[in-house]
Amino acid sequence: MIHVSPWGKLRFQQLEHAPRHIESTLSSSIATRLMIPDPQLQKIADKLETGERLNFEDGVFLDRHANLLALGQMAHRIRQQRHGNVAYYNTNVHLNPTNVCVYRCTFCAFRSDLRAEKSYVFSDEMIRERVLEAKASGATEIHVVGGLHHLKKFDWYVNVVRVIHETWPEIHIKAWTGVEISWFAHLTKKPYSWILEQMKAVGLGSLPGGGAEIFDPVVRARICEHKADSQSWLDIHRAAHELGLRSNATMLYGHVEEAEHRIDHLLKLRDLQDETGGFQTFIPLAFHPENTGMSHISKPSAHMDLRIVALSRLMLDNFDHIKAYWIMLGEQTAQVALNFGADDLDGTVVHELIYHDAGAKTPEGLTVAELHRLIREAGCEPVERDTLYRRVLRSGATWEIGEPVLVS
Ligand code: V47
Repeated sequence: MIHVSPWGKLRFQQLEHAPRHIESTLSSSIATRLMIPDPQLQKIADKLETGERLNFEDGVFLDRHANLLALGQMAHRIRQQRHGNVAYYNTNVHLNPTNVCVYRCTFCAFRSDLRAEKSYVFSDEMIRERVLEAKASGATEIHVVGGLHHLKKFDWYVNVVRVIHETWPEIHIKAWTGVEISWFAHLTKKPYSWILEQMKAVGLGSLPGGGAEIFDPVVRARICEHKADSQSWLDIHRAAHELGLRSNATMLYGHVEEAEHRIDHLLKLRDLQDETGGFQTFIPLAFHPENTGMSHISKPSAHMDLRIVALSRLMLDNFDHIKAYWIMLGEQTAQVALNFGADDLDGTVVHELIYHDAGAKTPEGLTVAELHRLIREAGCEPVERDTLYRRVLRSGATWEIGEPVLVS
């Protein structure tokens, strides 16, 4: 049975902050004329203009051949139609409760063997301390992902969420990727819906988008053998959406995958979104090679990063948001991405470890003032959102949740 969630029919509503010229863009019937003329690209631009969906062949063509500026022009137009010149950010902290992991994904620099010197496990006291620090800094979200510890039972992971929630019930807990939920199902021999219900009962608010990597089984076998396969990842997100939990989706690019794998990945996400409407935002993740099993591969260029952001905006016509995750893109490229299809920068991101262990040179957290500067310089208006894309009405470290920025 296909379950249609209450979010299935989200519509664009004119934003308070959208500039006046957006209205004329929306009602304009003049087809986009590309800055770089190309007949094949113009056909795709015409499809976008009439609201026709791009197919697999269009995607592969764009990925392989489209000029970067033409891609950006098309993606930016769609981003402007949906969000005006608004760019979203949030105030969040990360918590990676353990780095010990049974898996050995070749792209991961964060994981540790059980008895290695770098291994760690957070105690309840350390979790409470992190939550109280988040509270003092005015964070609205805690993002929780970690390793799959050889010796920890399902109850240990439930306890992480419970301790956070009991310490400060107001903070939104975005926790556990599809891969972790799959591991919990393996540990308990229970269905995904049962796992998610247990987590929801102790305070889980939504799922982050990690663990998707690249869905293609051949690529997956090369970069994260034995980990949850694409069908499990998609089934888990479907189960979450059916329980009323929103989630995000990611794609790890710039390693051994090709254009076909990226487009196949995006279309699988688009299909699930057609079915449930439960995804909020898509986050393309650039591979960081340092300290990983693929350290011989170069980090993706800014050119590739911007192409993938734009391509994602064009292919994922049923996703409201495309996030330029500044931690991995770098502040400069993330800022430019706001003009190449992205409408969100993620957040202040205090205590991020996964990318920094893999050589990210970005700072360990940005202030709100710095996020505002980046957004304004890109010609956009910063809007603080919570995890569920509702406006945050803030006075220093205290805040209230306002209206959704996009309403049905
Ligand atoms: O699944 C791990 C990626 C993901 C590396 O939902 C790496 O809002 C690049 O899910 N180079 C976890 N990528 C991070 C994640 C996330 C991040 C930001 C926002 C959200 C959200 C979710 O990080 C993993 C994997 O794809 N990753 N190691 C690396 N060396």
